[in-house]
Amino acid sequence: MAGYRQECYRGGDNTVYNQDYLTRREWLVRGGSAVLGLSLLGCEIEEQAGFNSTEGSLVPWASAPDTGAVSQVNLLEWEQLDSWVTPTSDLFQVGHYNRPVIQENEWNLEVGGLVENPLTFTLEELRSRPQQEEIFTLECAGNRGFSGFIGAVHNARWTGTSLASVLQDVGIKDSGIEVVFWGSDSGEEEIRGNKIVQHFARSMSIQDAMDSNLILCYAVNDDPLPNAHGFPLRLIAPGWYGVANVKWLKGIEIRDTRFMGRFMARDYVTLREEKVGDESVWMESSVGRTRINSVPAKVTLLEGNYRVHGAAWGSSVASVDVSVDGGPWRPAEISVSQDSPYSWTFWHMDWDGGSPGEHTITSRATDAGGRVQPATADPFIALKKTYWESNGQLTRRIVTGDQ
Ligand SMILES: Nc1nc2c(c(=O)[nH]1)N[C@H]1C(S)=C(S)[C@@H](COP(=O)(O)O)O[C@H]1N2
Ligand SMILES: [Mo]
Repeated sequence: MAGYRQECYRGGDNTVYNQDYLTRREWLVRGGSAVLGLSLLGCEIEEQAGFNSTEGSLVPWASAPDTGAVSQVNLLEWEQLDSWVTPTSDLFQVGHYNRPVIQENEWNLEVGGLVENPLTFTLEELRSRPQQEEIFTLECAGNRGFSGFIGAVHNARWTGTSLASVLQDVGIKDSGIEVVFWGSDSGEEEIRGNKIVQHFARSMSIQDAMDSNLILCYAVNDDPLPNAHGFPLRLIAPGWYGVANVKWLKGIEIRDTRFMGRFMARDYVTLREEKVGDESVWMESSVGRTRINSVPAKVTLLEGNYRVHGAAWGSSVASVDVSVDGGPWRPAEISVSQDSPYSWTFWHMDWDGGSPGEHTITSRATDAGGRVQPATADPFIALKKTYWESNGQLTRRIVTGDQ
């Protein structure tokens, strides 16, 4: 299991639990009976044959995605998936501008704009504030949007300090409506004939930014952030697509207008046709909160039995169904539960392999609000003209009977 959560412990109440899994905060905050649930989860992860490739042999997909064009971003290889928490070296990376290498002692975070009490923080000062941890499945909004780009997703354990508490300390003025997160990376843009150099930036409403799950993050999987993932500080916004999770954060600014930077208002904008009676309404929306998603990750074969393994994320996952050859949906079993609505689940479904030959396998997740992952033919996906937010059902092909 890729060096994660090796040891289980047996508690006085005979419950087997995995102490490694439970961080200090989880012990303190969740406490009591909740620990039981967590401890079972910890061991489930360890025991789940689900993603352990030594359990049975891997049956390769008949059509491997061509990742040639995008391989430089360290995409997740679904068939290799064997760890619920993605090891740091396996995290995919996306950067739109340069990738700054920042020295800790030459860096600080400025929090200002329409605030009563502008503050500047060193990394040490942020580290000395109360710690908060989030296990979060971060997916690039472009994931699944074009051929070969299906592994831009990771589930890591992020540590930092509460954004809301920092915003409280600076005191947002009544006139403030928008929180802009500025990255240190920059690039040249041409806007209506003007060539300018611009920093990466994203924004949120104050209400969204005050969500208690958002953290100013300085560690991943208990290590300092690697340069590629935003050292020394990034925003971690559980429940939001990757683009909102600004890396190499250098400033947080409160403003009194909506912010319309490239990554809010020009790029990462979804264009979708909506039919209202006979009329087409073209809806443009800024990529924001994640949508329910799932993929079949791999198929294993053990003593003549096939098992389809997959992951689901993007919302609170209520159930996952699998269809073989476009036939009836069959419920999958959850192998590893979510830690929160923001982490992924692993699921599996046993299958006899059908008649020898080629078959298709499609997965479909449903969230706690009853939202169903749409089919690719669903107008919600089919009438979308841009590649972001492509959470349509994924169908993969496999050949059985010749192993
Ligand atoms: N400063 C900065 N932050 C950024 C980006 C960027 O280009 N610059 N890319 C965003 C996008 S589009 C994604 S998908 C995630 C990827 O995070 P990762 O590289 O840690 O996997 O970072 C986001 N944060
Ligand atoms: Mo992204």
